[in-house]
Amino acid sequence: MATVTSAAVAISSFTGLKAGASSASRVSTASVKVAATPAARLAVKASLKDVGAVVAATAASAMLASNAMAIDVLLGSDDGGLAFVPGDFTIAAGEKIIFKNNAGFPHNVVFDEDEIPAGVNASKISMSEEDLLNAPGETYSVTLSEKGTYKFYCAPHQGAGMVGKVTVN
Ligand SMILES: [Cu+2]
Repeated sequence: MATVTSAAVAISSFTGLKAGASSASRVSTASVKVAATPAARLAVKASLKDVGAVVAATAASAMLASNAMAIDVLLGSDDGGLAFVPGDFTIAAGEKIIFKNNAGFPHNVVFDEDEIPAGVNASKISMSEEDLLNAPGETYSVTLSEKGTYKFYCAPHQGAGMVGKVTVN
């Protein structure tokens, strides 16, 4: 029973880590073996530690690769609306914002120099007005380290209301 319990604990922590598909399949293999003979349980108990270590390492590197501290903002709503989705959001200082072309492009991301915290250089965090994201899925990423409120817009669609606001805490 102790073995089953430890397997259950391990599985829930894997889920919490949002482990990838390959990790998940390893976990189900382990839990199937737990239901086998007592001798097999001992073997599983021993190997489970190894599996857990591998999965934890996989999850950690996956988070590094995909930037766990990041928020995705779609450029253009799914129904083709000229908008940032979400258009008003809050992030932690140092968190990356990944603007991603979704619909109705070309778009770009320009921070309003009059609507960002004092001392922040708008041109360093913005795309240039003429620079456009033309392809589906194309991204522009920026990391904001100064706390405060920032307003930004899409130069081609500012007049159509494609504006956004981010609060950095
Ligand atoms: Cu736009």
